[in-house]
Formats: sequence, C-alpha cells, structure tokens
Amino acid sequence: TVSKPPGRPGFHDVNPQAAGVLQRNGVKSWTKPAPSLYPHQWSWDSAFIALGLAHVDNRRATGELEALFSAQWKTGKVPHIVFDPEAPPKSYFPDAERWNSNGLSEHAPTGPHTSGLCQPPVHALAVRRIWETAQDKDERGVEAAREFLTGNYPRLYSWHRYLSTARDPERSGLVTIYHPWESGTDNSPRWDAPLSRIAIGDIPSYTRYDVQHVADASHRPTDEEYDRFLWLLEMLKKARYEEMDIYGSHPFLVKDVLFSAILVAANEALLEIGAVVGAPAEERAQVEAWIERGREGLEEQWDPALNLCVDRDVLTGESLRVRTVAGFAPLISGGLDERRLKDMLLTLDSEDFAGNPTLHRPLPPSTSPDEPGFHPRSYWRGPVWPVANWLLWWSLLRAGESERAASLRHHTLEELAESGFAEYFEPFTGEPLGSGEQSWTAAIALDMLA
Ligand code: 9YW
Repeated sequence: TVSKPPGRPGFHDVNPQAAGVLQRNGVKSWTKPAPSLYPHQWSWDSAFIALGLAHVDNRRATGELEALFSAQWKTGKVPHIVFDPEAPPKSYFPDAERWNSNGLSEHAPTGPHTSGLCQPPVHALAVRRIWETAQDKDERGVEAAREFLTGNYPRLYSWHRYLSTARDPERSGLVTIYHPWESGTDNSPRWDAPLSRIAIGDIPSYTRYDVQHVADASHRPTDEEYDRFLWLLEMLKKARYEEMDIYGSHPFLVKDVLFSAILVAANEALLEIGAVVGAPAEERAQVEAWIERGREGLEEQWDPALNLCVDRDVLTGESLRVRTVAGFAPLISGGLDERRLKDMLLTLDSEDFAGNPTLHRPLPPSTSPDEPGFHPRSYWRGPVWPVANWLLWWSLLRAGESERAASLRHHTLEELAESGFAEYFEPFTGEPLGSGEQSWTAAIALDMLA
C-alpha cells in the first residue's frame, strides 16, 4: 500500500480524481493545461487531454480537438498555443499581441489568435483513441465518432503533410524545429549547444508571468533561456512566419528526433483513420512513404556510443549528443528490429534512466543524472514527466514489452496517487513540481487506467 498525504488519492481513486482535474481545468469546449500557469489552449496538451477524455466523454474529447483544429493555419500547421481572449490579462507571456500571427502572416487563421509555432503531432493518436473507445458505444455513438473522423481526417493529413514538407525540405524523414518550445521539452539540455551559438540582439522589453505561478522560479527555465526564446520569436516575426525565409535565415534549425518519432507513430494512426473514412489511395500511399522515411531518418541519428538516438543541428550538421528521454525516439516510432529494440531496453534499464538505484521510483528522469546539464528540479533538465512515461509505456506495449510497460504504468500511477497530478516530479524524492493540477498528467492516468 502507498502512504499518502491527507486528501490525496489512493491508487484506486486515481480515475475519478483525474477526471475531476480535467473537469476543473475545462474552459468552454477545451481544457487549459493548468489552472493558472497555462491559461490558453496548448496543442500537444490538447491531444493528450482528448486521449484521456476519450475514456470519459467522447463528446468533450472531440470538442477539444475541434477547438484546436479550428485554429489550424492555411499551411496545415497546428499552432502550439490558441489564445483565449477571455483569459485573465497578464497571466501568460508571450501573449497573442507579442506573437501578432495574423497581423504578420496571411497563413494564420483570421479568427482565433495563435502562436506562430507548433508542437509534436500527438493528435492522430487521440483521434484513433476516440474511434477505439466509441466501439463500446451504441450505434449512434459509433456514427458520431465516424463523422468526427471523417471531418478531422483532411485536417490531420494536411498537418502531417506540412511537417513532412515545409519542415523537412531535405526529405530526411526528420522534422526541423525553429524553437525549443516546438519540441515541448523547452529547457532540455538537448538545446544548450544550438542556443549557445545564437547572438542575441535587442529584445523588446517583457515581463515573465510564469515564474509568479510556481513555488520556486528555479523549477522553470532561467531568464537567460527566456531571452533566447524571446529573441527567436522576434526572428520568426521578422520572417513573417514564412517557412522558406525562416529556413534561409533563422539561427535555430534543429532536427528533433522525438518530434519526428511521434510523427511516425501518428502517421500509423492516420493510416488506420484513413481506412475508417475511406481516404484516397494516393494519400494512404503517401502516409506509408512518410512512415518509412521517418524510420530511416531516425536510424541515421542512432548514436552507438550513447545507445540512444540524438538530435541534429541543421546549421552545423552536428549531432547533439545529450542523454535525454528524447533518445528513445526509435522506440516511439516503432517497427524496430530485435537488435535495436534490445539496445533501447538496455538504455532504459541503465543507470542513466529507469535503472538508476538512487531514484525515488524506477521512472526515467527527463535527462540522465550523469549529464552535465542535469538538474533534478528544473523542468526538462531532470524531473520525471508523467507524459513522457506515457509515451514510453505506450511504445513498450506496442513493442510487445508488456513487463516493462506494466512497471512504468504501475510506478507512474503510484506516484500520482501519492502526490497528485503534478506537471513534473523530482526524480530522487518524488516531490511534485511545477503546476499541481496539470491536465495532461490527469489525462495520461485515465488512459493508463482504461
Ligand atoms: C511554457 C503546457 C506546456 C507544454 C510544454 C511544456 C510547457 C510552456 O508547458 O511549455 O510556457 O513553458 O514544456 O511541453 O505543452 O503544458
């Protein structure tokens, strides 16, 4: 049994408690990632949220994705933030005004205000989950899901096409990101080398609100990191968010292996969705080609000495040799041969990750404790992220590694039962950090429990 602070859920109460978090963070038809730290709609959070909601309320799950995709850019890009005009003023920065997306780009939607970036494409996994959970419903429920899939498929297809073309002009199978925010792992040491090469110019003044919403500012990215993040934003604006111009001049262009692996897995889901809705044969063939190219691209980034997959700086051609959870990209993309799967499991079980005997629980830290850039309390520099555990759990199940998957699931749920639905956890003590009621943490619990 788990010792738990008063008022915290036990293992078996996790499900209703998780549903409660999603209920409380709900805004109209979508869900805030966290009550006050993140008051707008975030792209990959929404995908995970829809995946969890699919087990509780299919209508809310589809509404979540409808709201997000209604802000899709004409290029196919799904923006990383859709701003809520009714969010409290001065609650999150950079705000819609700083991005000025539809003031600068004719590709941005004219209605909702959005950021100019995107995030990993988990969405097709959520859409597939909505279809799967609808199978337990009556005929009307199944029909409603089919209708949703039919409407959503072209949007998903154009989203994946955008990532496979505009974001991969080299046709390498790997997605180029323009900003650490696009990776979803903002201050990961993965980005230290490319960020250090950027010469910052004059940044219009700004105030950070994020640090006012957490107990300790050191759990968030530093001001130096924020200066770089904001400088990159100005550079993107200067290019008016035009892909070709960005590619020709932007100081941060990186092939992100985690993003790319999620795209491969999402393309597999898209194939299944395409089969349900009767998608054109040439589109299905195209998706198959993207999957193959994606896996080849990831194999190119395999680092035999680290026994992990690593990102590549497009501007220098250099591999970014840092041991983080993103290195498990091939496991997430799936379709591994026996040798590569063995390599991945060896690394997962090693002291760099879940096999470290000093961990509070055998859950992989976001960055290996052996890395110079490791920090046990700073965001993506070391804390355990339940959402990353979900990605590995789901990938292990898919690879037929049911025992390891069961262990990840068990320890993740125990951690949540013990300490609530925090954004991230200190790896050696299990202390909850960041936001205390993080939506995607609750959502992945719902999916793990289903
Ligand atoms: C920020 C909302 C987002 C996640 C990202 C995470 C963080 C936002 O929160 O970024 O302002 O730092 O890094 O992955 O989508 O939960």
